Amino acid sequence: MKRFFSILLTISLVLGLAGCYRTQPTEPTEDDTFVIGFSQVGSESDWRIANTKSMTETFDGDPDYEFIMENARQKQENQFASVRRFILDGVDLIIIAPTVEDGWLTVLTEIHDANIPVIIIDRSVAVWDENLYLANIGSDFMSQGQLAVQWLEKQTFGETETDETDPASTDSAETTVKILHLQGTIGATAQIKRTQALEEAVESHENWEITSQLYGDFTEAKAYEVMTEYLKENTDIDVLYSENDNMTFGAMRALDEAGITYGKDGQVKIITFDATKEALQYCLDGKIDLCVECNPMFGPQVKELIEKYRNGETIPKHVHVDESAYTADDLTQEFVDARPY
Ligand code: GYE
Repeated sequence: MKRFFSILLTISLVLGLAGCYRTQPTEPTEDDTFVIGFSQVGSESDWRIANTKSMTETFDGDPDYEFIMENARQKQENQFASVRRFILDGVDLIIIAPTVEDGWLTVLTEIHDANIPVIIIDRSVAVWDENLYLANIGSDFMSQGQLAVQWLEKQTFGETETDETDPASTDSAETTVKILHLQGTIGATAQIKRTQALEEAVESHENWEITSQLYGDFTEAKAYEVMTEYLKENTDIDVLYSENDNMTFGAMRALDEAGITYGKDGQVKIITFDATKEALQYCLDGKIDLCVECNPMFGPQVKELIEKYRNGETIPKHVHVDESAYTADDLTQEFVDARPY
């Protein structure tokens, strides 16, 4: 008996260390329970934590489902290991939130050969054979980036600078807009598309300039570190284009410490992605200028797709969640308080 308990303890410790989560750990699995294995990216941001919550809560407590989640801690090789464990376990369906787009062909082929359906959520995978997965549900990251640059266009339109050496001169050139770009995990769809939208806009605006691209890996700690270092030598920044809220929070801390103002009455305009409750509050308070929404609460939509699939209905290959962008003018305290993430 003692040995039995110590084995149990060892198993639960091992599962805990592997970042494994099961909805009904003590219930015996009934034959008709639909078992889902979910490989989640990590817990790098508030967005991710909200997404994990939405996914687990959707399947929690539903006796039709057993939901096994493994946290990859932002490493693709951990995702490969999880997926291979799911295949060996003989799960009924696999959900992958891929860390990066590349490198999935082998593992997706293995899942396909095992006859297990796959749903890709949040970011995408770069495989041209779309038969390797049932559906891809998540954000339209390109549209998000475009919302951001369109807003910036309106802010900077028509700003000019006159030739200071000749006050009588009527010639004027548009003021240079110096953009500091904080990037998320390189190779993740959210990074690729948000970056692409900015780079394309810079190409088509002669007076826009990306002064530097800093790597923040979607985390607050990394962004704080790189921003602190950067600001020691460079302070001439008009716009911060930050690819997620947590990096923005880290950057704001670094700006505060460097004595650089930002937001509505400050030197640096801040554009951020995700629009979490905390970021919206900063926006309402005039500290962040634009929050582009990225909605993580799509667990119920994923379940709906799975139910359709189980009923033999056809499901769309690509599903985008609804999103918009907010400035302080669009917000009220009630709206911010009611934000679910
Ligand atoms: O913007 C960021 C997260 O892929 C949409 O990843 C997701 C991004 C999100 O860590 O906060």
